[in-house]
Amino acid sequence: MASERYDSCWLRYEASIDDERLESYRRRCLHVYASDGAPELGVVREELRRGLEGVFGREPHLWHHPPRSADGFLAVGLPDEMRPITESVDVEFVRSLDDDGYLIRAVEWEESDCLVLTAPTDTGLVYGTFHLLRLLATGEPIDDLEIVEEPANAERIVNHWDNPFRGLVERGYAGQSIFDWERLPQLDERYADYARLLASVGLNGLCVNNVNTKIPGREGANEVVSQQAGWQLLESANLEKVAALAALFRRYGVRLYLSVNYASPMLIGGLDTADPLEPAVEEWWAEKVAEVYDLIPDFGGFVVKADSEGQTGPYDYGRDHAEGANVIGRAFEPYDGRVWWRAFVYSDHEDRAVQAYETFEPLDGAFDDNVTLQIKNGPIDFQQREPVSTLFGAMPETALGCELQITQEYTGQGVHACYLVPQWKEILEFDTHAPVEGSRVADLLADTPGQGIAGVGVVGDDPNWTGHYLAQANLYGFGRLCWDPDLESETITDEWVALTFGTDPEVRETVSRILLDSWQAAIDYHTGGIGLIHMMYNGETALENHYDPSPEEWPEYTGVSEDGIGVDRSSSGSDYAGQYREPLASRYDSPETCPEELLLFFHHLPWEYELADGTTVIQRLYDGCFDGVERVRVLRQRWRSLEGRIDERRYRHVAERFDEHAHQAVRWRDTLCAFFYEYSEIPDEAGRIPIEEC
Ligand code: GCV
Repeated sequence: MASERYDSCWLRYEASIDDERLESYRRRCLHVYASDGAPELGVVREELRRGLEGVFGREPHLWHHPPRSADGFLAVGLPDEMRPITESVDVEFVRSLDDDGYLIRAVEWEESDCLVLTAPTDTGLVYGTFHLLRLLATGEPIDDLEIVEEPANAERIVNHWDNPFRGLVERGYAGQSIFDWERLPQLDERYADYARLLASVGLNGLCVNNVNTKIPGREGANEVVSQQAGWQLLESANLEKVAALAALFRRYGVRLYLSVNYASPMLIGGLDTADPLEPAVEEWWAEKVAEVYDLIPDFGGFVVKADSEGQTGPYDYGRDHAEGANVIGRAFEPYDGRVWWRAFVYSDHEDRAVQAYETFEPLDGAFDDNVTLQIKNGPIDFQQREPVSTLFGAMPETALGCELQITQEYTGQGVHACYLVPQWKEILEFDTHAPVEGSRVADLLADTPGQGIAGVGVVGDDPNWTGHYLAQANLYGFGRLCWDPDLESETITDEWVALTFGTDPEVRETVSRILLDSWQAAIDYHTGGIGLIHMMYNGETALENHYDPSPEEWPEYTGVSEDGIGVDRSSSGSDYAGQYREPLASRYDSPETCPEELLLFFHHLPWEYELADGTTVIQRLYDGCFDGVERVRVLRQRWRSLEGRIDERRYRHVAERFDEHAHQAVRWRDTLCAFFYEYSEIPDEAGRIPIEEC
């Protein structure tokens, strides 16, 4: 990577490897016999050159035939392409792997120690190459390698919320967009490095623009945004820009997607309606999609935010969401692409949590095959912790995608360290009991074309890509989990730390512990830890703040009153709990059986209600907020213990962020505790809260 301009992230290839291990690497990998037909294979050769040079400190030898003089070599190609591979693997087995799958095996071939890396497709070879380089860069043994990998999820996509032509990124905390739409189709080398980062963790899709494609009805400066937002990418003149990006990302196996405005037939097509049942509208979508595929034959599809937060949708024409989505879905029928239709639909309603289910569950089976329903992980909006959306498991006849948020909108943005892999694991491992016990969200999504995971992007033009250096781990972990949701958080974390900061055991252990403990800290000081949500400041500007504490702004989300706190979503309230299958519905319905970490999400309870260990709700909230601050201080202390063990530049950056993080955690704690006290009038038993100063 162009390291003087921006960071190499986890593709540094700076291993410090002991001599014995290095010798085994030399024997099998210093000479490489790699095929070079397709564009992806150019990528494979380039990456091997780069990665192996990092490992060996000198360029590897790349051959077009089996090298004769070497001890052994690495052979990379399709299974029937080269003798060393054909004679070492079961060709039919390799061909039967998923298109993105691969096999890596240590073999002896003509008395030489070799490695073979093979796959049914060139894209599989790209993924396999990154896997092998990951092993080498972290000093893992390779002499007995036998790896067969296939991705669990067919679709593994990043959704950028970038506003093209404005450079801005909605909920992006790492600077401006990396995509320069004014200059495109001229390409920047950073795009290729971004593609490398995505492919290296197994991602295969990228939606390049914000789901808010237009900001209607807002005055002043926002009108300017609305004039220049992403809906325009679908205009014929702009499609060549998209096509140029698509051609580059294609080499890395990453397909491009666009967010489109539901009113595009009007905005771009000049029609006077976007009614999905209007034949002219259907025809317009079909022609537009055909135009896109003429330019981008492997185009991934459209992401649509409709009838949500001011975006146009089928409700504007009295149609339901299946009718709304299917008109676009049908346009994709001749192609290998689809519509990702977001379930993030809510309106003024007593309890927003129940709405997505009420809107979409009755439509199960009504969506066309080319439509995927993209569901946020929880019923509200990427809060620090939410229960898993009731739609997972409720729509067996519909293709589903889970939307996660990689960028940290509610978890400290670019300032707080909050590693989200443990959160995502909790979501993916959640047992929906649909249709039976043991049906995890991960299982509902896996192994089905058109299904998978979409993550809201985190990357911006900051030299470190993600704003907070440690937030790189979230992008890394997102990709790894999309590929294999069964990977343990600890495994993913350790990989990232070793690739990013090297293999010094103390650094590895310390940074891993920081990351793995950071989510719980964020939950505690942002919420008190027993299920409260949505206590951030909003503000009046178009892009709400969502960072500072402001609990009094949101009584409908906290259910705060003098008699208690929490929102009644049980059968005596909005009955969100009742949308789950049994035994979940009953479990959440009663405060006795509801998991404590979600208690106030489901129940409005008196301040002095006693939890299982005898602590009252109010005291637990105080304790949670104080614990959160202490946890952050411990994280900061651990980081400080690394001074001198990692380079000064990265050390300082994170250390400064931790100072501010600790300061902000105290602000949250004090604001929340004062808020709880104001309503409950019950002081903290430990006397820690200088209430009169709050
Ligand atoms: C893209 C929340 C965010 C918005 C975002 C929206 C969505 O409301 O604050 O920035 O808009 O979710 O997911 O559509």
